[in-house]
This record gives sequence, C-alpha cells and structure tokens, in this order.
Amino acid sequence: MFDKILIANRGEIACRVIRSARKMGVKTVAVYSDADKNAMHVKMADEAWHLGPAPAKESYLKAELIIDIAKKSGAKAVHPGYGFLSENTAFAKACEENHIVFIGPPASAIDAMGSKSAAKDIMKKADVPLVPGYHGDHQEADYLKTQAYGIGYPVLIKATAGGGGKGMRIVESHDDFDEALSSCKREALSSFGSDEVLIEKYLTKPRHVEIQVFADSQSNAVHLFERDCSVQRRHQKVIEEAPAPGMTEELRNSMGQVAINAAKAIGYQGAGTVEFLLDEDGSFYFMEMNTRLQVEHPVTEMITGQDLVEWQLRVANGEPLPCSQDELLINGHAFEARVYAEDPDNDFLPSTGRLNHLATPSTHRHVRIDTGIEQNDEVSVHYDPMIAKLIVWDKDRASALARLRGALSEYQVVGLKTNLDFLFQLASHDGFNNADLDTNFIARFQDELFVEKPAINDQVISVAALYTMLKQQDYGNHHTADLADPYSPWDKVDGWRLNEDNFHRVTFVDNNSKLEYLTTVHFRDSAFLVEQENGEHLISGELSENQLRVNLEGERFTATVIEKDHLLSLFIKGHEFQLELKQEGLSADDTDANANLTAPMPGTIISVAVDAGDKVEAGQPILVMEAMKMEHTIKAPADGIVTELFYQTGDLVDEGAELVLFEAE
Ligand code: MV4
Repeated sequence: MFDKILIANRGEIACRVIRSARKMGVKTVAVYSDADKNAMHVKMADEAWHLGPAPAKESYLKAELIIDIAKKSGAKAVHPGYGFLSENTAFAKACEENHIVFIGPPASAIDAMGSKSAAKDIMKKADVPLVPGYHGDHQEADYLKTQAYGIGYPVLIKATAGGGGKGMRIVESHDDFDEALSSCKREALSSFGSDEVLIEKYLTKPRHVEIQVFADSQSNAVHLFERDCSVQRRHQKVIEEAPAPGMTEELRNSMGQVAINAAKAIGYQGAGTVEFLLDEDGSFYFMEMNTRLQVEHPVTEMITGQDLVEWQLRVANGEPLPCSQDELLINGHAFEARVYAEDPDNDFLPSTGRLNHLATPSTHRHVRIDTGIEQNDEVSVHYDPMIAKLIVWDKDRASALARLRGALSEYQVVGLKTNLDFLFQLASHDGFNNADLDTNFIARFQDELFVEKPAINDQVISVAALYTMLKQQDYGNHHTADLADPYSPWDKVDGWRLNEDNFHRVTFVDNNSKLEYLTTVHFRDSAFLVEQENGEHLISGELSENQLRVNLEGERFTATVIEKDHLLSLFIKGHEFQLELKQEGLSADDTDANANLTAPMPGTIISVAVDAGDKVEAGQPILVMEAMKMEHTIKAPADGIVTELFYQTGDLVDEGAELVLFEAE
C-alpha cells in the first residue's frame, strides 16, 4: 500500500479521503489555496502545501503544480476527489507520465465517457439499453426533424457536449421542432463550443437511479447496488437514498449487470457510477457514466458496510476487489441530505458568511456528517457552497426518514442562510414519505415545499424575553458580586423596587418583516410575566451557555439562543427565528431639546465625557451607561450646555433616573 498520498481537493471530500487513508496507515498530503489556509482538511492532513490564490483556476485546477507537489512531498498517488481535476483526462495522463498513481480510472476510460454521443455508441455495442433516439453525425435540420417524427413526440433535443441539464429542449409537437432545434444549437455552440445535438424520446416521469460499480486491474467488476437521486433542484442533487424505493430483485440484478457490462466495455478500473433513467413501466435507459467517486457515495457505504475510499486505494494499489458480488448485501436504508449555504428567500442563490454558530446532531453509527467546515469558518464564493452532507441509516426507509427529520431539526447554523428548512420540508413531505419520486418531484410539489417560515408568535417572543431577562440577571449577578456588599437588596439588578411592580420594557424587531413586538416583562417571584399585545404569558427557565430550559405555562422544552450584535437567533422545536433586540436608548433623535436625559433602564454609568457647564454640540456623547450587557450612549439632543451631571462613573442608576440637566441653545 502507498505510504503517502496527495489529495487534490478540498472541503468534505478531502477530509473524507484523509479519514480512510489514516485508518489504513497511509500518510496524507493536503493542498490548499489562500482561502483554505485554516481549513479542516489542512488541519487533518499530515502535511499541507500551498497552491496559490483562492480562485480554483489559480489553485485546485493547477495540474502541473499539484503533480510537482506530489513529487516533492514523496506522495506515491493522487486522489482527485470529485469535481476539479477528477475527470480531467490530461491530469490523469500527467500523473501516469510522472509515475504517480492516479486513484481513479484509466485516462482512456475518462475520455470514453467524456462525450455523450461517444458514450452512447460504446454503450450500444455493450447492449446497454439507450433511450429510443438518434445520436449520429447527421446534423442537418430536416434529417433531425425526420428522426424526431420517427421517435414520436414529445422528444428531447440534447447538446451532445452538454451536461447537467444545460442545452436541453423538450419538443411537444412537430411544428415546434425547427425553432427548438435552432435555439438548442445556438446555446450549445455558445456554451460548449459545439452545436452537435442528439434527439431522444422524452420520458415524462422518469426517476434518476444510478448504480455504483467497482472494477479492479484483474478484470473483476461488481456493483454495489443502486441509489435513487431523483430529488434534484436545477440538476443539483438535494436528497439521495439507497436502496431505491420499490426496486425488485429482478430489476436490481438487471440494472446491476448492465452497469457492470458498461464498465467492462471501457476497461474500467476503480469507482464508477452508471446513471439510468428509470421509466414508470420499469424500463431503464443509460443516461451517462461518471468516472469518479460521487458526492452521494456514503449512502451506499451505509447499506453495504463498505468503505469505498479504502476500496479505491486498494484497487489503485493493484489489489483485487475486497469483496465478490455474492459477499455484498443490502442492509437497511440510508439517506443523504446535502446541507447548502444558500438563501431560500433569494432563489437559493449561494449565501456566504461566517459560521458564527454551528450545532450539529450527535453522530454515531447511524448518523454521519461528512463536512469540511467547522464553527467560525468562512463560506466563500470561490467554491461549491455545500456545508456538509448529513447521512442517516436505519433498518427500513420509514425509520431512516424519521431519523433524517430528527437530525435535520437538530442542525443549527447562524451566520449564513442555509437550505436546512427546505430539507426538513422535503423529508416531512407525504409525497417523499410515500416514495412518489421522479426527477420533477420538487417542481410537482413546489407549493407545499417552499413554505413561508413559521411566523413569530407569542411563544417565540416570550422565550426571547425570558432569555433577555436571564442574561441581564446573569449580568447583574456578576456585577453585584463585584460590589462591596454583593448581597445588598439595593444593589440587586433584578428590577426589584420598594412598593412598586417591577418591570422592564423590551422591544423585539422581526429581522425579516421588521415588525416590532413590544413587551412589558414583570418580575414574578422566580418567573416572568411577559405582557404582549395579544395577552400575557408566565414563563420561567434556566440559561446555561446558549441552552435555555423553558417552562412556558407548564410546557417544558429546550431552546437554543445565539446572540450576536443584538441579533437573537432562536432555535425552538426545530425552527429558527431571528429577532433584533431593539436598543432602547436616548439619542438626539428621540428626546426633545430641553429634555432632562433619563436612564432607559437600570444600569451602571461607565463613563462621563463632559463636565458640568460644558458647551456641547448635537449628538455629542455626554455619558455612557451599561445595561443588559449593552452600552447606551447618552448624547446631546441639540447644541447647548450641560448645566448639571447627577451621576459619575461607577454609579448604579434606576430606570427613569434623571442623569443630566441640559439647556439647548
Ligand atoms: C432525460 C429526461 C427525460 N427523458 N432524457 C437531465 C440532465 C441529464 N442528467 C439528463 N437529464 C434528463 N434526461 C430523456 N430522454 C429527463 C432528464 C432530467 C433529469 C434527469 C435526471 C435527474 C434530474 C433530471 C431533471 C430534469 C430532467
């Protein structure tokens, strides 16, 4: 076995490969760009080499530099992961020329699968079923139109050099063909540099079912069953599962054997995936073959108990496949949900930012998280915005799906937008639960899947108020502890007042709708009565770090509250709410000119910036007080004179206490 390998990738797949290599006692070399200098894969590897600036073209795609680092570091093999150089024939060839093992298929196999029509020619010769259609060299419009007529509408026009759904046109009738063909050719030429197209019978409700295949250098080949990846959004897989729902043994064996034939037809070695369209009547058709380890390979690992990266290293090292076909069995059911940094309120465009808070479901044999990102990492625009893959297993599909919902409801991210709510909606949807799958699933259930976030309600506001008061009490207790007599009732910062109902007014602003929620929080023995517009609620609880144990009128639950810059992110029963804690403070714009400036709430004077008799300008800071762990600057409401100061630094003040006598000019 290799004593050292280089991983020519980043993020979760780099960490994934490092984990298996380490398990096998293989040393690892990471490569990284400027943006990844503190990334997880760099920390995990035995050594890490710098590539260059963040853009992939200046770092992870620099084939020669990567080979040079492999040679300098003494790495005997290179694992390309997926994406980047993983299906780059030239890179595979360059590795071979430099006597560095490319952990993947022979360059010739990558080449063979590079073009859709060439791949179909090879598959046809290997008796791999193709969708009825035409994928030849004749590209004249009339000829193609005649082919379409013979196939029967609807047909699909596809750019031969296209991929991922780009350069496709559905044509419903003969009259529409000419325009669709011209449009498709124009796009193909501009996007892929070739206007060659193929024509296929359009399957209206297919599923995307793919077979994991593995072949070694001694002509052994096996399949490791199927994955259903039909749930895609804009040709981006969202949730994948294994095995595929509703598969019969006969269909599984038939697709598996066809996939092995496809691999053998191109002299394949290593991990490969043969993608099929599975029609409603059970017929299946070759779509394409991916000559790399797929993102979704973990669901196959979970149901077979195999480590596919270990298989890759062993096969690349010239060893035979670790298992024969008969030794491979399906056990249970697995799902993978791809957690993306994307904004559902902005058409799921990538979201960037820093992961200020990241709480993940606890992991064990049945809940796995493959990630390359940890708390406080930055998700940048340079690379794929996938934060992690959440993979779950259980004895059957319903149990695995329930486990997925549970894990998703425990996943907490603050600092950037994610698709977690969308994933939860998907995993909770009846259609998904009933395995009513096809490649158009998300579009079909669009209205039920893209639902508004749950509205802010009294419960959320009550929890936010509880948190705010406990934080202040916690602050107050710490503060009192510093005083001469920490037990003096007069110094307790808990709103207690002699012969008065003690209360605090706290205002929250919904971060999305900007609606304001005014509350009056009354101290009630060891609880708080939160008075809101729609009524009042008695709430109590304990705060430990960011965990809030709540008792709301008898209902007990735990919430997570993350506070950053006065913005509260509250995770309550699997839903996230964002509230801004409104800064009640005095400033030039909320007091009239000759106002005596009073304290907005009990607190401590922490600095005085002027002396009595000083002339000041509008907005000039006069003093700063601290309350509820926030600083409130009391500013001059207009040009004028500070005629008297009633307090000095260190003084405690009550809510409403007169702080400054001010006379405007
Ligand atoms: C098709 C098809 C229906 N009929 N071919 C989309 C991109 C590429 N993977 C092939 N694709 C399709 N080819 C015929 N003859 C429907 C799709 C398709 C699709 C396939 C798999 C997964 C998701 C998809 C989403 C839209 C369309």
